[in-house]
Amino acid sequence: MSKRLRTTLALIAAGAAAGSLTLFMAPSADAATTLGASAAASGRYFGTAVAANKLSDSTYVGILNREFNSVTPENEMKIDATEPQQNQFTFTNADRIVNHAAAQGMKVRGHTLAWHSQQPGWMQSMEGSALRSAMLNHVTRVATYYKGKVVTWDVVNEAFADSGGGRRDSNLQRTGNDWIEAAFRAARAADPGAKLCYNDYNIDNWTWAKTQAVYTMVRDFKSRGVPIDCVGLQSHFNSGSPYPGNYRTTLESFAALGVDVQITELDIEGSGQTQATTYGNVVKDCLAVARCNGITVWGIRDSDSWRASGTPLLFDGSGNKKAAYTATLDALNGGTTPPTTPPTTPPTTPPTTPPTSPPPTGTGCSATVTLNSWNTGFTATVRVTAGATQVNGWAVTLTLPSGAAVTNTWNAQNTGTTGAVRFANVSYNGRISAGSSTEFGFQGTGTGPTATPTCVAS
Ligand code: 9MR
Repeated sequence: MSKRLRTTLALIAAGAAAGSLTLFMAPSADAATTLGASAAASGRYFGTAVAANKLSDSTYVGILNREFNSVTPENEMKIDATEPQQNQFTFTNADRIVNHAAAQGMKVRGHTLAWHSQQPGWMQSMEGSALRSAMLNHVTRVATYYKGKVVTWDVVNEAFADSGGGRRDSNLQRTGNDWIEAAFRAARAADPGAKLCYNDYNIDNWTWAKTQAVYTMVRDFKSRGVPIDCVGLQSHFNSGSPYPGNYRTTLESFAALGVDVQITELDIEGSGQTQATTYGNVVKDCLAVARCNGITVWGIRDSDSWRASGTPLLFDGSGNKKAAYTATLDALNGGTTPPTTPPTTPPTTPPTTPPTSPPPTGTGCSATVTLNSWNTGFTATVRVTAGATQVNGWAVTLTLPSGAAVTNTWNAQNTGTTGAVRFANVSYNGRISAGSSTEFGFQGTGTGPTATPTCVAS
């Protein structure tokens, strides 16, 4: 079968399974052969940071236009760039990137409206209510200028301390703990159509205090109606801050709060197959989470990186595709989205991970639980597998130890939150063909379930 026909069939299958074709881009001849087209096949974007002064480099622009369908200005929308003197706004360099993106049909992620770093001199020396007003004025003016052009804003960047789970001290923080929500409200008022993100680094490992602190803030914002639509995980990985095995749990957990998650500044120091494997794992984790709707790498060639010596990107200094590129593209093509629908392209190789449970023999269904626990809570991922005949509906019962309670559930509907909790399929994942499986998850306080779950099929 030709690649094009295979891609077309896969897209139709994915669309049929989702009940609608509207989520998916029309198949094109280059679907699945570039990062952007492959991501678009599952309704996602694949972007890169762009520097305005490189838009005259033909190798750079060639790769940009071929591979990516989203851009983030690397420095040109920061506060020092857009408001170098108070109330004097300059958008020349940012506009070069925005105009290039518009001409190429790329999305723009705006980065960033409020940050302790890269403040212009006049702002660095401000404090208190004058700074609060200046910050809100900046958010309003920049978001208004780019209304309709910036799809997603990093409204606030890096507001949490590296350790301890508290806020980072800064002149903005000293204006009052509510400065973050004030910035989000101003951004929403200025551009009600833009998606608004909180963006940070070292919030990839679910067990880290910083991750938990951001999670708690987002949960609080959602519960109080503060306008927030997404969490950006910068995901700068290196030996000191490696890709964590629980990254998918982190993505799932943020998403379960009712926000999108985006990988906003991905780079992975290293080389060869090790680096490639990690890139593939990051992409697979994103594809496994329906609300992980886009990935941005922080530059195009290794030589464009802020950490060039760590060769952390997908193209070498000459613009050649690295092993990391191939692993990323393969993962984009082999992933599933949403997690309960079949893969968008047929896998060309057998799965590399061994099945976690023995092949099904009887009728009915079975369930296995994977737990990710920390001091005060846990996330459970439950895999439901059909036996030798198709299942049209299912219910899994799990018994929680005393003191534990379910706080939120995705891809299932729970009855009860403590003791024996029943999780039934939702509309889109009741049917499981013989031998296949689906996943749902939930998060809870206390200790996770230890007893084997029961599964009843209908
Ligand atoms: O890549 C950016 C680099 O060119 C700048 O010199 C630097 C200045 O702060 O910012 C870099 O981008 C940062 C981003 O804005 C926020 N997260 C960390 C990124 C890497 O430092």
